[in-house]
Amino acid sequence: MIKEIKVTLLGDSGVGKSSIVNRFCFSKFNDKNKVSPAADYFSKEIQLEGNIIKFQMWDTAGQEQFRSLVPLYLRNSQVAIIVYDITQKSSFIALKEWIINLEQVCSRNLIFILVGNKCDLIDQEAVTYDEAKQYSYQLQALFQYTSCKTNDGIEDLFRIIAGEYLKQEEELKNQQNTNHKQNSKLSIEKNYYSSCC
Ligand SMILES: Nc1nc2c(ncn2[C@@H]2O[C@H](COP(=O)(O)OP(=O)(O)OP(=O)(O)O)[C@@H](O)[C@H]2O)c(=O)[nH]1
Ligand SMILES: [Mg+2]
Repeated sequence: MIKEIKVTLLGDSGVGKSSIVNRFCFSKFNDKNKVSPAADYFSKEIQLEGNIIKFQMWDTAGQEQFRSLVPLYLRNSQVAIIVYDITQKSSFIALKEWIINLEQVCSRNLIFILVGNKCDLIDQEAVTYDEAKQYSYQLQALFQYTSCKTNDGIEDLFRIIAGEYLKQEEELKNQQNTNHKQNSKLSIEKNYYSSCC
């Protein structure tokens, strides 16, 4: 059975959102800067633990004039990938604003992953790995370093997301089973008492 996961990528302009999607879907990297219009849709399937996972991705535009549109994509998403550029401190600081956006429209079950992109430029690092990792703990978010240029961490990023999705699905199923058992027990007890008194 195919499991469909709706994903929105967000973050400042130039952090590499479109490059992540391009690398993941088409195994390509383009050095040239091409600003995205509003949002682009992509999809790709992977296999994990015997499941076919189909990612349905909205690559949103980071430019100021398109920001009001981002909540529309987030509202229907099960996953938010928030990207910053490890060489641009401002893109890391801006995460707070993006997260406010997120909290206003998303469900509590949202899978939320922070991505430090351009890790091939580690010598120009403006935000340390530890600082970003700690921030992701505070947010209870997953965390991943990627490079679209070298392909480091890209496949892992989507495997981590798929793994988390399957884990959540399993937990939800167990929770529903427990609730069902409790409800059945209550109804048996209710019938017993109403028939004996
Ligand atoms: N060195 C390096 N450059 C990267 C990497 N990822 C993206 N870039 C470059 O960064 C620039 C911006 O990348 P985009 O993917 O267009 O950024 P974006 O986040 O989609 O930007 P908007 O569409 O404006 O929101 C491009 O010139 C890319 O080639 C990376 O991992 N390493
Ligand atoms: Mg883009």
